[in-house]
Amino acid sequence: MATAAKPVLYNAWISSCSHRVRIALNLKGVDYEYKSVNPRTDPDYVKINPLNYITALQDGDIIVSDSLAITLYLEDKYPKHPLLPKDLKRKALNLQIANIVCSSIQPLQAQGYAIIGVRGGRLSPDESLQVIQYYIDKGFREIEKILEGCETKYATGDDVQLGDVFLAPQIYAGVDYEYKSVNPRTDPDYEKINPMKYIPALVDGDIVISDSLAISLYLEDKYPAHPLLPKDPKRKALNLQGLHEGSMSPDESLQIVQRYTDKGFRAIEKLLDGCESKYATGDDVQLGDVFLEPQIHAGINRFQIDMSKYPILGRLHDAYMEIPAFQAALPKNQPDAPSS
Ligand SMILES: N[C@@H](CCC(=O)N[C@@H](CS)C(=O)NCC(=O)O)C(=O)O
Repeated sequence: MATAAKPVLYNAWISSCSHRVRIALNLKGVDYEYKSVNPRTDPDYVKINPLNYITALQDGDIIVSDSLAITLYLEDKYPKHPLLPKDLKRKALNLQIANIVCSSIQPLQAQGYAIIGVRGGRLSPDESLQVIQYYIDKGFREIEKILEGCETKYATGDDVQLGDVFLAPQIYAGVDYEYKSVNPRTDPDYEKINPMKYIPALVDGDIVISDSLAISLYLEDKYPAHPLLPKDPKRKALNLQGLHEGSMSPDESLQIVQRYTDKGFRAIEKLLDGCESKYATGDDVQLGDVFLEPQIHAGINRFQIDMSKYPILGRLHDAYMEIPAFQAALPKNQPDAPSS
């Protein structure tokens, strides 16, 4: 009897997105093939995930990318160790945690070093680290609030659930540090930490380092996750030169938004290649449509995206605009929208 082929996970050891899926696969006892990929150097990977991000799962003729989509796919396919509790409140908590990590921390934190690549060194390592830490701290504080009073072993109970699967890699990726607010002018003891009396300073065991660049380079050596300096000497030098360079102009920010929107829209166009149905995946409105329309709307109305480059998305947008529920949800139709 022929045995079904194992699912293949395209991933990378360091990637927190891959890490989440590996936890889910392991909990569910799925025997899978580990395929290490680097989207930047593997030209064929884009055929698996048109967005060229890791991670993606190939299960027979089904290919799913995006860690949340993959985890929900696994949840449906492999009933062992359910990751979403039946209880609605706990289920909602799990979905919130997963999505905060997936949408409100990781992609924003990734900006911290993506900008280095895009701008060829406009952010210094120190500034990048600050961007990363800002978004991790913001997300973690939100999750702390959501879990206030939590006394269970894991986030939402005494068994590991979806929230834990998404939390653990994010905690692993972030450097857990104690935040100590100081005012060098009024804090007499601070001089013992940094005789120059400048902030910041980092105390790590018996190592005390002051100067933000020195601290960043120390962190770069000690924590290999998310390297902030490229290996290539020229790009590395550019990054180091970029120190203290100013922030981006609105024009430059718009270019970055357009670049990522274009990347995403081109990938979705490829995913929907040959789509002749009324909506994205059939003749009834589904989850994909609910997520697509706001992005297309923002692209057209806020970020000057030329939709003629994406014929399928353009056609879907026209179809969405005929649906009263979509019309009613448009930003301009909301009570707090400014009157034009
Ligand atoms: N929402 C996606 C995000 C995917 C993503 O950002 N993947 C990162 C690794 S964790 C990546 O591919 N980075 C490589 C690059 O930007 O070239 C998911 O959860 O899978």
